[in-house]
Amino acid sequence: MDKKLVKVITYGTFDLFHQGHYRLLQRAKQLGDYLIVGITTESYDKTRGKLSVVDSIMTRIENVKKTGFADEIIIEDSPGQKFSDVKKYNIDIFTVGSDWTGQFDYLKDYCKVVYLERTKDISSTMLREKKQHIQRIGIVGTGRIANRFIPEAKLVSGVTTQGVYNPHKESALQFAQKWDINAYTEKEEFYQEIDVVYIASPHDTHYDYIKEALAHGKNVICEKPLVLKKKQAEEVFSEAKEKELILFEGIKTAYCPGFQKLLGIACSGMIGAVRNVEACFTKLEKPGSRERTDRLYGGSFFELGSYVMFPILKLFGTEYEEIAFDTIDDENGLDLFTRVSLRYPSGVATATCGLGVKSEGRLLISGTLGYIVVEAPWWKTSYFEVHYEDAGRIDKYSEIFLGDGLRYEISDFLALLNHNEKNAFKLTRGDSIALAGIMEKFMNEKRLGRG
Ligand code: C2G
Repeated sequence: MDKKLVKVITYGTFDLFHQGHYRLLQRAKQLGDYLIVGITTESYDKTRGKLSVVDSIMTRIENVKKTGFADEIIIEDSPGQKFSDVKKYNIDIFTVGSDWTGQFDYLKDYCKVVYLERTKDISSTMLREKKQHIQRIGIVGTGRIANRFIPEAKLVSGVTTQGVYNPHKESALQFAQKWDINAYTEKEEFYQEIDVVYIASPHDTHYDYIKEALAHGKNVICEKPLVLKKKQAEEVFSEAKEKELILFEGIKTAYCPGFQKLLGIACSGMIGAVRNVEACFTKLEKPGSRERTDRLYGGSFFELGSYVMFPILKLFGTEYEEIAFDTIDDENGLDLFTRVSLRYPSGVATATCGLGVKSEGRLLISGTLGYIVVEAPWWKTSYFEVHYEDAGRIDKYSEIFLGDGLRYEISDFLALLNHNEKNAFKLTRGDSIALAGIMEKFMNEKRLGRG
């Protein structure tokens, strides 16, 4: 009589293939006669928060193949897939390591679920950390964004937040105590103990801090707006290039997976040729806030302009033909609301932002065949729709966006640092220089120009 073939399935990323993976596959194979191994795609790993996978999917497949344990290899690309695979492949046993104990019990109605004991003292994370020096980040500034940065950086393997610098001792100490990191008030000591500087200080201090960090041989992540003058942007980028250091502007939208998906669709021709972009971001701030009282560097455009200009530069480029600013000013001369109108050879664009006027913050991209619409908070893109002439047809897209989203930015920075240039297109030097140029124009026309 024919004995029924016992089919086993297991899944994993199998990054930097190690003994723990080998032993898992060996024991999985021993559970039955036929072993199917599901290997995760990069995009699936991103959605489940694994942001630092080193090996390509081809390498990871090769490594599993080499063990000789897998009778069949499949690709795992979505969270619901295990459930359908078990039925599709007629699986008898589902197995994974004991770090997942209990999490796949929902499959018990369909097959046996076995958690194999995880091999101790070895993991891909440990190997990644050994392979690459852990980048020690030093933060400059102790404001809101610096507070958001730390928990996000904890989720990216390969970096650690070493400490914070603030010339005001009290602020530095308070912040350091809150996050259990070092406080520095002496610059030289700060620079000696870090590899990367994250600049989250007021806008007008960015230029000096960037120059100083580069002079100390440090790579830099700088909050937007990088600097407020085109020449300064060109200068700091050329200094970074000369020293072979990375200078990276932190506009988190640029690195969020949903925004990348949206750009892909906008540029694919699905909505025809892009002819109009409208981006709006408003955030009400109290009259006494720094954003509404800093006479030189406050106001809505310096605060939010990078976000609203960014999709326009990505879709139409940096070579606009005309640019005009319209503002509604507060009594102190700071812009409560700003509208920027741009004309390009192939279309028009409007960027709107406000600190004292609330508006419907959305992003609209109109093309010759249809339009893309993303409601607020589009700058943390997680859902958008594509509409066409036929009002009955709407294509809906969702993408993961976890936490404050800075993890995507930090992980892309790390990829650049590890000489993996594949993400450099998301926010280029050219984009950052153009943004600085637009900030400068705004300053000249709306601040200085007023006399
Ligand atoms: N593993 C192990 N011992 C280690 C490390 C890993 O037994 N020291 C096991 C894991 O438990 C898992 C397999 O090796 O069963 C692959 O591990 P990873 O590559 O880390 O993949 P993982 O994120 O656990 O993916 O859909 C994906 C799966 O749910 C599991």
